Amino acid sequence: MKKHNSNLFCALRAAFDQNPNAVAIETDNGLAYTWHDLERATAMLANLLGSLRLPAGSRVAAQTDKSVEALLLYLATLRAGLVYLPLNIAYQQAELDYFLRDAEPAVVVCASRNLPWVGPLADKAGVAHVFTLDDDRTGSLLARAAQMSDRHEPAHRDVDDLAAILYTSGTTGRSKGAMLTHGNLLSNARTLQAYWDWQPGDVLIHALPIFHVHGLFVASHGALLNGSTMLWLSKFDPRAVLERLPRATVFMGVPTLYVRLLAEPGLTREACARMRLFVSGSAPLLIETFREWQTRTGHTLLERYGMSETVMLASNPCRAEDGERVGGTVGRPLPGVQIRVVGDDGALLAADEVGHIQVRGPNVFKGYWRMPEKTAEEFTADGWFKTGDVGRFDGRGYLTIVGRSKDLIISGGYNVYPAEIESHLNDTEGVAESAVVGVPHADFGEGVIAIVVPRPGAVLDEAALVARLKQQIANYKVPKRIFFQDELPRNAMGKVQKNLLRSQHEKLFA
Ligand code: MCA
Ligand code: AMP
Repeated sequence: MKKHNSNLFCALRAAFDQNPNAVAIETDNGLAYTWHDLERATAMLANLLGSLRLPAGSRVAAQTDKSVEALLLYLATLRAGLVYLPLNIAYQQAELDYFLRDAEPAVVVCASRNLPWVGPLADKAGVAHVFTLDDDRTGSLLARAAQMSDRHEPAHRDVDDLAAILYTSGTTGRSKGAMLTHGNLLSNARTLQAYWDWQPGDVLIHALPIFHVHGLFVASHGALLNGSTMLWLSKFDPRAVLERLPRATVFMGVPTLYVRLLAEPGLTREACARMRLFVSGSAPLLIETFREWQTRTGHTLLERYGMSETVMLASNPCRAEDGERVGGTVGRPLPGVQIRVVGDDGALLAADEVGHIQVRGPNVFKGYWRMPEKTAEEFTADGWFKTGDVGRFDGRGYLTIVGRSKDLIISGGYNVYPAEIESHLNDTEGVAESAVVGVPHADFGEGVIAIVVPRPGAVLDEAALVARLKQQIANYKVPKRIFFQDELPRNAMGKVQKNLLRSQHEKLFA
C-alpha cells in the first residue's frame, strides 16, 4: 500500500485542482494568478530546488519583499521537502549574518538591491546557492525556474519532519530558531479552518507581511486550504483594504491595522456589509478598539492568541453556537490544544487567578534549532511549553493575557527584545549603560524607547545614536525616542526598575 504523504503542501494543494482556472490570488498591481498558475509555478520552483541536489532537511532562507512569488517560493520549498526560513526584509547586516551562520541554509533568496551585502554574508556562511527575487517578478530565481518542468511529485514528508524555522529573538543572548513540523502547521491550519468556519466562496484580504506566522501561516494557509481567493496587498494600506471590503469576506490583522482602519471615515457598516470575519492577533487588542470596531462596522472582532513556537493557541468563537466573542480576552483553547495557568511553583491555578501560561498539543514546535538545552529549559518535565505569557482563565474558560514574564515589547505586531537593543547601545562609544522599554503608543500599541546613561564626560546625541542603530538593526526595533539620564533606577537587588521608567514616560505617545 502507498504510504500517506504528510507533506503540508499536499493538503494545501488539494484546492488547486478543484477549480483550476479560477482566480486564486489577485494582486494590487492588477495581476491575477489562477490555481493552475500556483500548481505550475510551485512545480517549476520545486524542480529548481530539486535540481540543486540538496540533502534532506536543507534550509531555504528568504529575505524578500512581499510578493506572490515569495509565497510560491515558500510553497515550493515545502513541495520539494526542504525547510523554509523566512526573514524580515527589515533585518540589517548583523542580524542576517547571525541567522545565516546559525541556520546554515543551503539556499538564500534575497532582493537584488541587497545582493551586494547579502551575497558576501552568504559566502561567509558557506551558502552554496544565492538567488535574487524582486517584487516585479524579476531576479535569478524565476529566470532559472522558468527553464524547469512544470510537473513535480511532492516530496514525501512525515508529520514530524521540519517544514519551517522561524527565528524569535531571545530575552537574553541569541535569537532562537523555532522548528515547526509539517504536522504542527497542518493540524493548526485544519483546526482554524473548522473553528473559524471557513466557507465556500470566502475571499481573504491578505494585508500582512509573509515572513511571520500571522501572514505566512494563519492567513495564507487558511485561504489555500479553503480554496479561497486572496486579494493580495504588497503592503498594508487602509484605503486599499477599504476598496476591497465589498468583494471580501475575511480580513486578518494586528491591532495597529484596525487602529489605522478606524481612522478612515470610509469605514462604515455599509462598507463591511459583505464581510464575515475580522480576526485580530499578534499583540494585545485594546478594549477601546474592540468596542469602536463594533460601533462603526457592526462586526465583533475575533481576537486570538498564538506564538511562533506554537502557531495558534486560543481563539474567541466564530460561530454563535460556540459562544460570544469577549473583548479583552483571547477566547478559549482551540480544539485539540491544551492550555493551563500555573503559579510560580508549577501548581495549577483556579479560575481568575493570574499565573504562567503553559501549552501542549499537536501544534507545539519540535524545539529550538541546535539549542537542546534551551529547548529543555522551555518545557516542563511533563511536556508543557512555557509561553512566557502571564494570564488567567475566567469561569467560562476564556483566557485573558495580562502580561509577559519575558522582557518583550510588541510594536505594531513585531517583537522587540530590549536585551538586543541594549547590547547595541551599550557597545556604542560614550554609553555607560542603557535600558529599553515599551510605552503605550496610539498607533503601534507599544512604542520602543531607550534610556541611556552616558559615560562621565561623554556628550551623546539622540539623532546620532538613532542613525547608528538604524544601520545595525531592523528599523522597527529602533527606539522612537532616546533619553539621557545620570543613572538608572535600581531595586535593592541591583535590577533596573523598568516599571519606573515605563511610568515616567507613559504619556509620551498616548
Ligand atoms: C514600521 N515601523 C515601525 C513598525 N512598522 N516601527 C515600530 N513598530 C512597527 N511595527 C517604522 C518604519 O520603519 C518607519 O520608520 C516608521 O515606522 C513609519 O513607517 P510606516 O509607514 O508607518 O510603517 P508601515 O510600513 O505602515 O508598517 C506598519 C505596519 C507594519 C503595517 C503596522 O509594522 C506591519 O505590517 N506589522 C505587522 C507585523 C506582523 O505581521 N506581525 C505578526 C507576527 P522610519 O520612519 O524610522 O523609517 S506573527 C506573531 O506575532 C504571532 C505568532 C501571532 O500571534 O500572530
Ligand atoms: P512571536 O514571538 O512573534 O510568535 O509572538 C508571540 C507573542 O505575541 C506571544 O507570546 C504573546 O506575548 C503575543 N501575542 C500574540 N497574540 C496576542 C494577543 N491576541 N494578545 C496579546 N498578546 C498576543
